[in-house]
Amino acid sequence: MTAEEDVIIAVMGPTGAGKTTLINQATGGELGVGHGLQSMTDSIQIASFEYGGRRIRLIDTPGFDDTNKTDTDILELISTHLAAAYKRGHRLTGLIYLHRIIDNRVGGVSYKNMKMFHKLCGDDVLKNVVLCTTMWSGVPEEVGAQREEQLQSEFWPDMIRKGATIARHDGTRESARRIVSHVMSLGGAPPLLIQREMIDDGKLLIHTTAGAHANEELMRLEQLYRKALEDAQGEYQEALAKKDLEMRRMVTRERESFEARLKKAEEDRVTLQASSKAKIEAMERKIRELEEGPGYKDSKNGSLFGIRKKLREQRKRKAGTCTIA
Ligand SMILES: Nc1nc2c(ncn2[C@@H]2O[C@H](COP(=O)(O)OP(=O)(O)OP(=O)(O)O)[C@@H](O)[C@H]2O)c(=O)[nH]1
Ligand SMILES: [Mg+2]
Repeated sequence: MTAEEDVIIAVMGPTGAGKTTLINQATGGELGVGHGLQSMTDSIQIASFEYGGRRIRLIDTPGFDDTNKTDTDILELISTHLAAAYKRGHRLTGLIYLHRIIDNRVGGVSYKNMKMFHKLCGDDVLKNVVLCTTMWSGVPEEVGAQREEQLQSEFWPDMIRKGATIARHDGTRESARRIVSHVMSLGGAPPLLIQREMIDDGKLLIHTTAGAHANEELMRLEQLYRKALEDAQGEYQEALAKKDLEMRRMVTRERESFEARLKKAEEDRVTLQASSKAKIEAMERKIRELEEGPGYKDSKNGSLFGIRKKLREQRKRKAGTCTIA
């Protein structure tokens, strides 16, 4: 079976939504699952298994608002991978977007992830998207059903109208595989918007729909930080006038914190404006090396693929496990 014939499904959603857990349940694999407040998956990993006579590859992605990486880092990582895979001829079968039903309100992080997801996908691919809620064991059924209703009517109506379907994951292996089967039944997906924009149209990340959205958000933050710095400057002068040493120390710490955040936001905007060409080519090379390496096409159930680990293992003359980027 060639890589082109493989079923490839990307799993996305906020950190802690249960992406890696669902993938492990489906594949029987052992990708690292988070148990603290820290984000767990900060790279792209691929786990694969045989199902219904086909090789299924599930792509595990980090969520936006990761504790270790900025949103720009995550966007760059995901878009580079998607673009390089598209250039290599890998077509996604579909995408699973996860959301925790235990969350009693859709907060900023969840909303940001949903928005980014839609902007990365575009509209054409939505018929191959499953919006899936997780952690149903953590809420009474009727409470979960109410929240699901609210997601459908307030947060997902646009995606649903354009073809996305809804699913519940009950945390079992059967449920994980049922969701995978459902994605497979939807037929192959057209390219994602980010893939068309970056590869077919040769756009810089900042000029893509998702990149432009990220840029706007960074500009908004920069404005906030500049205003905070102005205020801090006023407070500093006040502290000087009052000869209040403690206040001066406090304001200085505050100022340093805002300066650092402003600097990071400015750097992130430079990242968005940079050409991704070299990075996409590097990622493409990694993907090719992985495909040509031992064990890629005939890996056992639950095996995990990621480029770095894979290359390490190849050096050790072993097939099996790795992490992309
Ligand atoms: N009760 C319950 N807990 C779950 C379920 N799925 C995941 N969890 C737990 O939720 C936590 C986060 O799960 P992960 O699979 O690491 O979430 P993730 O989306 O991969 O998170 P990141 O890698 O940080 O983006 C872990 O403690 C899991 O054990 C579920 O269906 N039910
Ligand atoms: Mg994870």
